[in-house]
Amino acid sequence: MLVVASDAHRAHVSLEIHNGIMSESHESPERADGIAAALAVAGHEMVVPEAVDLDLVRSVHTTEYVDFLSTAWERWSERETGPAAMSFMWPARGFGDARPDDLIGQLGYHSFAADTTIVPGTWEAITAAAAIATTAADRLLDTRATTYGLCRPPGHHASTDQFGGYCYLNNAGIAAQRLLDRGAQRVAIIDVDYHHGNGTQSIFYDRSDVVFVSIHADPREEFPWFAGHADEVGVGPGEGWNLNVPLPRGADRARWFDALDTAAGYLDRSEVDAIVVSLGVDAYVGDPLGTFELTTDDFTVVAQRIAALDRPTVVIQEGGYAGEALGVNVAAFLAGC
Ligand code: SP5
Ligand code: ZN
Repeated sequence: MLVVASDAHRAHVSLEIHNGIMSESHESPERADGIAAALAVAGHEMVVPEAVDLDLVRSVHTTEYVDFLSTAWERWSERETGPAAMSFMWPARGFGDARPDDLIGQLGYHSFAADTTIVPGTWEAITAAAAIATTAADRLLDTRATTYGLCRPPGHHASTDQFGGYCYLNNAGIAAQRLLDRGAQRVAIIDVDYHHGNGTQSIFYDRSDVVFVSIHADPREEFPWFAGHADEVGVGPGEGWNLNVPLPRGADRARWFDALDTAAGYLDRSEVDAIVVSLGVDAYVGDPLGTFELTTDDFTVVAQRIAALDRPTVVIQEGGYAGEALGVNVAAFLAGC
């Protein structure tokens, strides 16, 4: 399978507040390097992406947000000495939604979680990841064969104008928009990451041309806490085009595969002409951030179930934090495509 990847992610070494301590992010450069190494061993063809299409990025995210991301580190470093730009306050319930003029306030306005910071290499990495998603979509349309975009950082928590959950630009959303721009009538995004893809859901919540389907840990018990409930079905023209299948923490393999049947059946009825897979492998039994129990071999079966839907498919990397097993699990998935 064609794998689109880049080394540009390496300069993005972010921090997160974890258990009350500012630490190196779980979302590390070793993740993408480990996946690339495993896919090379498996014999996949690797290519670098074309240059990023910022007009495409701005059709998924607001111009104000893209401009903010492109300048945030420079603005931070001119006035602060801290190693990572982040806010310490967000517009929680009861506050207004006016955008502050000051950088610190804007960092709060444009983010939603204390697990994600902006560091010197962030802009280079996130534009490379967006370019990877775009090129993976383009190569799919050129060849009709499934492609894989090794995006890092991931994207599914990023909304039109907010970063968080280790995500800044919504790579899967960008891939879906590219497929639409090149002629698809309706695209499905199926998100199998352990966490709900709140950003992807919100970007397409009022649209019927992108169907969003997600299997994830119930937000009553897990990050991102405030989105991913089963009663979130879309609004306006998007009503009925969003399906969440939340599972309790610790749900076993049988329950997870039942959820996949539900998601796949819904997708098959949705008359989509292409599929984007948001491939988080943090539903793995050994993942430090997850509580689900999928095995390495299960990821092959997941891919086979999605491949049976028989639509042109692009696979975009999301989460997965299980060290050496991460690359093995991604390779297992691609083996089933
Ligand atoms: C793309 C993706 O998978 N993002 C996930 C972001 C989760 N960030 C918050 C992590 C909180 C970890 N607390 C769990 C500790 C388990 N011992
Ligand atoms: Zn995740």
